[in-house]
Amino acid sequence: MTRTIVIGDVHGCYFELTALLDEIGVHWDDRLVFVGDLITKGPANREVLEFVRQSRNCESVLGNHEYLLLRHYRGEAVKLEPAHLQTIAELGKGFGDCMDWVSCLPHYVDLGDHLVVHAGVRPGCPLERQTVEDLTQLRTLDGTDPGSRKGTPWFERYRGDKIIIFGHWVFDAPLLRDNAIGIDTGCVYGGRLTAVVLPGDRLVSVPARRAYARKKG
Ligand SMILES: [Mn+2]
Repeated sequence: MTRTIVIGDVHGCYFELTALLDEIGVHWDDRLVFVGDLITKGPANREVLEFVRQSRNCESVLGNHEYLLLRHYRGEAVKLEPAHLQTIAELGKGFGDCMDWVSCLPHYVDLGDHLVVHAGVRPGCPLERQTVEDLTQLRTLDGTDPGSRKGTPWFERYRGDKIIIFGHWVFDAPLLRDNAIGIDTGCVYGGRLTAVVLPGDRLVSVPARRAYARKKG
């Protein structure tokens, strides 16, 4: 049976990605969907991008870090952190080509019963009216800044039919609710890289070899 495997924020952790795919026993006809933030902060951004771009069964939604790099590439005055400059340097001459690829990434992938987004969905708002900031940065609902951590998490108010599978928000263990599954378990910070295997919502994870970045806040 064809499976769909949704994979949390990789952030350049190529070693852990291959360990996770081994652990799952990924087959050529499995469909792999990444929640975005494939790159930045980790040790092997180029390898992760090459893997996702070259594998026919891989696709990814846009993460906030790809989006920030894309805006920089387009000439917008965004504030880059050292991790972004490092990724740009690592990708070198291939950076532009990577950003052309990133510019084509979908903001969500609809799997029928499940919907994959990077960060979240604004409750009560139709999918076509969700902004790119909502889908790539949303955490809580009360602030004006979509990336704010103060107030009510979006998934506490979300009542939609589809189960949202998301990354972005780092949890010690996967967040499991009736209609939302959070799978960023902070691999790049020394946590774990987690996937959901569909059908069945089975969670599989592998530990990070080490911490590659320090978590903010
Ligand atoms: Mn992330």
